[in-house]
Amino acid sequence: MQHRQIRGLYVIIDPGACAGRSPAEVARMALDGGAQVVQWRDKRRDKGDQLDDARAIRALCRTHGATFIVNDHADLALAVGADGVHVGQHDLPLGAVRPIVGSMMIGVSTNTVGEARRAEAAGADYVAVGAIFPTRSKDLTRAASLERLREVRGAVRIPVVAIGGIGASNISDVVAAGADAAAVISAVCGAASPERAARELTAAFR
Ligand code: TZP
Ligand code: MG
Repeated sequence: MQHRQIRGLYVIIDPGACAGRSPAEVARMALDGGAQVVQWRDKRRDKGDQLDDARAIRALCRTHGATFIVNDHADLALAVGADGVHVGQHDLPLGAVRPIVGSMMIGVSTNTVGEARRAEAAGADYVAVGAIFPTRSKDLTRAASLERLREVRGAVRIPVVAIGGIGASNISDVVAAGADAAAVISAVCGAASPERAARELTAAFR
C-alpha cells in the first residue's frame, strides 16, 4: 500500500557525497528546490550513529510534504517513522522485509525486466532501474540504459525510478523514456547550490 507518491525528483542524501556539509542542511536545500522524494543512504556509519541525521531529515520531509525513504535498513526506517524502505538485490528480500515493515512502502533496485517483474509480483511499491548512465557514486553497479528503462516501464505498473549518472544534461531523456522519478546523488548533494540544482532538475517533470 502506498502512503505517498513516488514521482518527480528523488534525491538520495549520502553524507559522503555532501562535500562536508551537514546532510540535513543539504536535504533542506534539496526540498526547498522541489525534491518530492528524499532517501537517506549512509553506507559508512553504524545505524545508531545515523539516527539523529535520519530523524532530522524525516522531520524536514514532513514539513515539505515529501516522501521519506531509508536505504537498506528496515529497522532504521521503522525507528524514524519513514514512509518507505529501499532494498537492493542483495539486501533482505522483499518477502522477508514486508512482515517487518507492514504497509510501509518498499522500493527495490533492479537492472532487468525480470527483476522488476519479480519485485512487482512480490509486492514492491516501486522499482528503481540503473545504472542508466555511468556513475561515480557507487561501486559495482550494473549498467542499464534508456532502452532498458523503457522496457521496464512497459513491463510493470508500479512507479519506475531511473538512477545512475542523472544530471541536468540528461534528466529529460529519462523522463522521455517513461521514468516516474529520477534519483540522483551527486547532481544535488555535490552541487555548489543543492537548492538551485534541485530546482533545475525538477523542471524536467513539468
Ligand atoms: N544505484 C545505482 S547507481 C547509484 C545507486 C545508488 C548511484 C547514483 O548516484 P549518482 O551520483 O546520481 O550517479
Ligand atoms: Mg541496499
